[in-house]
Amino acid sequence: MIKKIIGPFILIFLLVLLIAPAAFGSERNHDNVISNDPVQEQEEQLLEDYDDLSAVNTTGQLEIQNNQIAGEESRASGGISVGFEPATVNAGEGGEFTIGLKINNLTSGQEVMGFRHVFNFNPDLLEVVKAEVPVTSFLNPVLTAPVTYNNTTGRVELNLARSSYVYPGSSGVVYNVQMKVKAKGIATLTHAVVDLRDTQNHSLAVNPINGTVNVSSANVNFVPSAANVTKGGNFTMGVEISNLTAGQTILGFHHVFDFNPSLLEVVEVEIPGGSFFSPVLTSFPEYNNTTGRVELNLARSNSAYPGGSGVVYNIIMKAKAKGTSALTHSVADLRDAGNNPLGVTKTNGTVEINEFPGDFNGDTRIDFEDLMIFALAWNHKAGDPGWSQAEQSIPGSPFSQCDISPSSGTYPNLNITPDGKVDFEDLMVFTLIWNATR
Ligand SMILES: [Ca+2]
Ligand SMILES: [Ca+2]
Repeated sequence: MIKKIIGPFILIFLLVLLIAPAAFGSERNHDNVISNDPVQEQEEQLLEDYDDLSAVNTTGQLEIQNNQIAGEESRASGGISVGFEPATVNAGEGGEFTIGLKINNLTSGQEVMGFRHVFNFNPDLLEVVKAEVPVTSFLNPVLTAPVTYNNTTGRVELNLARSSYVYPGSSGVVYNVQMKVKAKGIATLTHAVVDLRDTQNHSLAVNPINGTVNVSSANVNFVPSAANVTKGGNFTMGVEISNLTAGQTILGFHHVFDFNPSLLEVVEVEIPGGSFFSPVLTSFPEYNNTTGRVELNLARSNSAYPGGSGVVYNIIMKAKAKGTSALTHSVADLRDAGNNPLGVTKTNGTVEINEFPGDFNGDTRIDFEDLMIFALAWNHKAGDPGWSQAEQSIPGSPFSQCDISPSSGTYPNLNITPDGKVDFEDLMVFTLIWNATR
């Protein structure tokens, strides 16, 4: 039976031996084999030699021959696969990561003599920093294992021989590649050669599973990034994801940020109808106005690419006191379709709270007391005594607080740009405020 299968290759062997006799090692004296008679004896000798040679061949000619044999005789080991560990890498632009080349599901007891592996990557997106077979390699004991790479063509190559062929176990990482991210995008790590040899130098059937590197430059930020609001008023902040890599799938988002609870309080957290992460499966918005924390846990009902950027959720807040509060991201965890976290850059926000315009005595009401203070400031201008500093001897000072025009926007979110005088324009703005609070 074996002879029947191997028989057709005897001629190939003869050809190879004639073309490259030196490649087989002098101790085997193949010239003698070829000169022998009769043919039957020759074939038997070649069969014996095949077993010996197959264990030590290192030449291209033999590799081709053995691949041909392997093609017809490959062992039915359908469960073996070779892939990357992790299968998907999420990295930020300019970052580095290490990925392992892993053999999985090796048949129990399967001895392994060597492994040749080549994979390709996109050299525009990635470059290899280092490639090595660790001392803990799955294919230990390693006799020799050069790993080479080419960052111009985008290729990594391993040629590994073992010093004994013992069963290495079911699964493990053979070698590691440290890579650097050059540009954002999605890079596929594609197996070009997967050649795992048993002790008979036969290639085992192996299922190659490609790897993926998602280079994310996702950013989480607030909209607006710096809010200018009025004490006592409500305002809305959006939490935005931007710069998402084209095609990047998103399964969910966990976000936590902190604010100053003495200056701000949350009125409501809402997922708008057109949320960037629609379709939303479920979301759990929470907030705590004592500790000053907002937390959102959101899951999508599918993980399709949501687009490059958009607002995920809004926070309606109230400005309680004058001052500036930072909005500080403590968690921004974006997950892709495989539940792998993406690299996310966190950009904090600020909220500046100004006094209630028109509330000159700071009691949060606009009333007759404020009108009287305005009357005291009437027609004063920058440089007058009591303009910029409150002075006990000057009633109504500082008069500058009544300089509330020119202004833009709508009460209570007025953007005031004082012009250094309190005149009819300021009276008109005070009247607008008066009427708006009635
Ligand atoms: Ca008042
Ligand atoms: Ca003015």
